[in-house]
This record gives sequence, C-alpha cells and structure tokens, in this order.
Amino acid sequence: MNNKEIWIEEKLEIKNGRALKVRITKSLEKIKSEFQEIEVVESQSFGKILLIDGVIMLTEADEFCYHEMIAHVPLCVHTEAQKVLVIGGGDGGTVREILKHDNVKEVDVCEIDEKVIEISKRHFPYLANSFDDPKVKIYCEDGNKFIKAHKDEYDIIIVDSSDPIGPAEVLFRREFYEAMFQALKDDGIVVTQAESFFYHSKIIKSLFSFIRDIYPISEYYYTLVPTYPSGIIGFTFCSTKYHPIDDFKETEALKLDDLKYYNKDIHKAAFNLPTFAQGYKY
Ligand code: SPD
Repeated sequence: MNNKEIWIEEKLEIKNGRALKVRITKSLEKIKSEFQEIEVVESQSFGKILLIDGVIMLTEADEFCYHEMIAHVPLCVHTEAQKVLVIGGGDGGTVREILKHDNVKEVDVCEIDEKVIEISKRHFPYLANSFDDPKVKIYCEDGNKFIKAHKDEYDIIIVDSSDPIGPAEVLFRREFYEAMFQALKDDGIVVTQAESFFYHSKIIKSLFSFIRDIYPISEYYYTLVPTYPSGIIGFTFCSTKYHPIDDFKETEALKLDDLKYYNKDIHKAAFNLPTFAQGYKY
C-alpha cells in the first residue's frame, strides 16, 4: 500500500457512530494469528502504529503517555516491589517502564499471543527489546488460566490488555479480579487498563461493581492518549494496603530524565476525576 491518501478509521467506536481517522502512508505488515489480526502501519503524523483487530494499540508518537502511567503509578506507591506480573503487554512498552525501577528483580509477562511479541520485536524494538532483559520471563499463555495457578506471589500485577472484545473479554470479569487478588502478596497492587470515562461508563461501572467488594482500596485514574477513542484512557488501581496518594513516594526512577509524561504532580492529578465520572466507582 503506497497510496498517500489512505486513511484508517479505528474500528472500535464505529458502531457507536464515531471514529478517529489517521492518514497512513504505508502498510508495513499484516498477519492473522490464532487469536486476532495484527497490523503495523506507517502514519503521516503519529509514526508507526500497532493495530489489533483494527483497533489502535499504540502509536510511536504517544505510547509513552500510556506506558508511563500504567507502570509508574503503582511502582511509585509500592516502592519495594520486587516481583511484577504483566498480563498482556506483548509490545513491551509496559515492561520497558517497569525496568526503570531498580527494586524490581523479576518481571513475568503473560501474553496470550506470541505473534504480538514477534511483530513488536520487528517494528518497535525500542519497546520490545525490554523482553531481552534477564529479569524478564515470557509466558505465551492465557492470562486467565495463568493467574489461577499463582498464589501469594506478586507485589504488583499490571493488566495491559486490549479492549473487552475477543481474547481480552475475560480480563474484565469478576472471577479474574478474584484470581488476581489471590495471586498478590498481602500488600500487593493491581492496575488494569480500564477504558475511557467519556465513552465507556458501562464498562467502568461494571468493573467497580465487583472490584470494591474484593479490594480494600479501589480507585480509578487516567491519562491522555490522543490516538485512543476520546483521547483518554483510564486504569483501575486495586490495592490491599497502599493508598495511591497517601503512600506515593518519590523514587530514583522519577529522577530519570527520560520520563516524558509521568511526574509527581501528574500522579496525584490523575486520580481527580471530572464531576460526571466520580460516581462510576460507587
Ligand atoms: N482502545 C485501545 C486500548 C488499548 C490498551 N492497550 C494498549 C497496549 C499498549 N501496550
């Protein structure tokens, strides 16, 4: 595809009558895995883009807004975390950020689709090279099954999933959050990709309807990602002991000059929701 007038529309929201349109200059690779269609395109304004089933997972231009926030928020609260599990996250961006914390000694990654890892290594090495770090172990397995086989093991679990359609649908269910609670150590934290408060209030309300029964502390925070529907995406913060604001600590990782989005003020601000969305947690 070399036609400079080709645009892609993000499929996720089309059924709701809205779509983000991005002009692409080249299709770099498109494959169909056992689970989904994976595509990498070159765009005019956002660099390379990774799409799964026609939905934007990341772009080179704004991936840091997502990956820094999904990783550093829990790691700057539980600053002694040594063992971290990432479910999903096959592009490597979340692991890249986790490895900036020297206290972390082991990172397990459970990505259902090995093809996501392969394609990311080819097109996004600055993300996927994080998988070569000796602290990282990769399991190409179903996250819902994997989690049930682990008890009292992880300090932090991060679910860097796609949307609740297809293989990721099960990751938005009560049984999965109960199993993650069992897999955490006594003072553990779970952070999960939890959609946009503008477009997905039903999903967020459904998550909190059971999260608040399972975890003593349950909060929602968000980040700005221009290439996601509505330009916003949020995360659940589920914790047994540490409070996301009261227990925030400035760590050495925060002093690194390669953080482009996350800082101590953003950490706190991200938990302040607009008035209309505040009730979604209750
Ligand atoms: N609507 C798209 C949500 C995608 C969230 N996960 C992105 C994976 C980036 N590591």
